[in-house]
Amino acid sequence: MIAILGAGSLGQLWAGYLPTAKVAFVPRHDETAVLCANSLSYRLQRFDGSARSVTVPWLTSPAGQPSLLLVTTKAGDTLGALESRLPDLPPDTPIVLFQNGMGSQQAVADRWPHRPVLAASTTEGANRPERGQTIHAGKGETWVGALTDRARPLIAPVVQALATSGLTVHGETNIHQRLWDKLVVNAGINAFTAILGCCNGDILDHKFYLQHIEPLCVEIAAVLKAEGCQPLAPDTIRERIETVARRTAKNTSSMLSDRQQGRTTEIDFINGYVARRGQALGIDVPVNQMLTEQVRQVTHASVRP
Ligand code: NAD
Ligand code: KPL
Repeated sequence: MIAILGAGSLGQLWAGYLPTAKVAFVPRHDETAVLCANSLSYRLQRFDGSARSVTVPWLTSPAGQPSLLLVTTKAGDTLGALESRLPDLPPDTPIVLFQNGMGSQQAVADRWPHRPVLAASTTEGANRPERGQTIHAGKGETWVGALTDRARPLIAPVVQALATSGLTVHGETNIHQRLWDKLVVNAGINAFTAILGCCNGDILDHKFYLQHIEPLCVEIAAVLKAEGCQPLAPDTIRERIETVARRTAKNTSSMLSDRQQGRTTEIDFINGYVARRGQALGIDVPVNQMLTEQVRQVTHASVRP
């Protein structure tokens, strides 16, 4: 059985595509005793337009030990969620982290270096426009790679287990590079959309974006190089950012959506992560710092009553 910690948009997407009899959601630690139903039901609109009702049991009994744990909490919740849940899990159960950005995955691998910890980078897109409804809004692909030594031989079986969903899943030998590749694009789109309050394509003509994108790409290129990643010229980084912004022009980014719903954003794991790595490596990162600060400010403003 595959257990999923984080019964939100991405968790419901995987639960809805994986064979139904083989998945369960792990409740929050503080919810275990107070769940009023023993399953979660919702309607999943698949990418091909078809819709199906999905019912996923909550994993309340330690007897139902999973063969695999997918972690689909937000980056900022992940370490805490695992701190309270991992004591119940056998030490050899593979754990797959689906968080965007970077920093949360490393924190988990550092905290449990002897467990098989893997990271997934996915371009699948899911959202929940209303309670009880989950939409598979973007068909993408998922790459899975090892973060700890014990996870290395498990990449292939984990890919095989996830592929039973029918979604496209690949093994990845350099998951850090894959996570950085996605982070670079998110670092050039998400904060701008959240600050400007516009969809992805609309940042491209905005004065604030045009003023900061070039120095932002210079900062990211310097950090990538110092991190030992595949070096990218600032112009190439900008091209990647703008290709995705055009391809997803009408999208509300995850960060703007978090801002609109008064939720904590993942800025600390995107531009905030680049800023922290830059500072640690002696690289000036004023634009990443400014974007991180501005997102924190507007997010704070959006949750005020
Ligand atoms: P979400 O907010 O819809 O879901 C997160 C879920 O985690 C929520 O249901 C929340 O209640 C639950 N949660 C929070 N703390 C918990 C805890 N301590 N224990 C158990 N559950 C807890 O977010 P999402 O859109 O599903 O995104 C999850 C992660 O996946 C993020 O890092 C996001 O960047 C990444 N991601 C999402 C998508 C997508 O399309 N939604 C795509 C790629 C990556
Ligand atoms: O990953 C995304 C996000 O919103 O987090 C992009 C690529 C910007 C698409 O909206």
